[in-house]
Amino acid sequence: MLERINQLETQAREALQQVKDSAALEQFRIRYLGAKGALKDLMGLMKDVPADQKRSFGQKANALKQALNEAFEAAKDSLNDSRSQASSLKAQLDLTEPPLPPRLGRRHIITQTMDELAEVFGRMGFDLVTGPELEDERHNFEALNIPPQHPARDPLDNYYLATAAPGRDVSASASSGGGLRMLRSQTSTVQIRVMEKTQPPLRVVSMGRVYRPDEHDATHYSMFHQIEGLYVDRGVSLVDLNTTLLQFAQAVFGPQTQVKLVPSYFPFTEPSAEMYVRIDLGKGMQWMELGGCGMVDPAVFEAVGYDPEVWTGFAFGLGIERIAMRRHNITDIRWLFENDVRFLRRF
Ligand code: FA5
Repeated sequence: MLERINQLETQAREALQQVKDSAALEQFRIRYLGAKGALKDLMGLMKDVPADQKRSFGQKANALKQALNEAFEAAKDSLNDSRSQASSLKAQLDLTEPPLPPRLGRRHIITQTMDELAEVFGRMGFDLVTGPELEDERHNFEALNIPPQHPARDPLDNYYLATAAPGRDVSASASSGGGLRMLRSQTSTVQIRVMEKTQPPLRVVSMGRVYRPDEHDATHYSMFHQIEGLYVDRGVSLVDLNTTLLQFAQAVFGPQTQVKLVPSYFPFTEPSAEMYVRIDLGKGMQWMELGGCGMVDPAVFEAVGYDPEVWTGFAFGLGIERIAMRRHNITDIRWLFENDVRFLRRF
């Protein structure tokens, strides 16, 4: 007899698990808990239970009745909950509401600046050329008149490749001109690559990444971008250089922008200068350095096989981050590379 109670419990719980809606729940109630239901039938068996088992049969049957009633109430509650959730979702969902405009990505501010520079120099007749970021010492130093003992070649100031660390004999692995392999530290490498392949006259700009183990601060990063310009022809003078840089600065920073060239030194130009622009940085007008420039040194022409008696030229190399920062009033170069979309979306 006690076994009948266990069987009924198993059967009822399985039936309740199948219940998915209120109609099925009502069927369950009628079948198991109703006036003519299975529990009532069970109680009706009491009269046939032997006297010594009546007490425990009664206790177990009552416990089952209570457990099934509780399970029924719980199932009813959970059906009500999911029904009210569904109906409140339905109330919130307005299929006629116009959707939010999709948020499109945009070009990074450095890419935008490079596109603008390509256009400005394109209008002045400069062709766009590219060169590799992985370089050798000939293109990064030697042909640029930077001899082996020059401090600019210090391993601490350059990213040499680990497979070609200074001090090791890698002459066998050096290619396309020789020397150790390194990440280029300046885009002046492209001057050499272009002149090796092209006969003058030529007028080119090249933009891309360069690498230096500089400590990161508001104006320095270990990877940054430069724009390199090179103009070679007969009778090119400092006036041409000055005019080109002035036109570039006025196109990018506004027509009132002033430019000055301050004497400086680069091994690959003679004379050499630093280029400054006078712009308002929020604290009044100030002179700000953008990069280096000068007349191509005859030693560089000789290194690429140009006759320095015939050809003259100017070159310049400017920091693109500096240009972008001044143009958009960005005070910390690191924001350009943290790539926080809240910052990038502003431009
Ligand atoms: C050069 O790299 C020369 N190749 C420029 C040149 C080309 C001179 C052609 C003459 C003829 P310099 O090391 O000064 O020069 O770097 C040029 C510019 O790059 C700097 O003025 C600055 O704007 C930018 N720059 C340099 N180091 C960093 C850095 N760590 N982070 C961001 N920008 C930098």
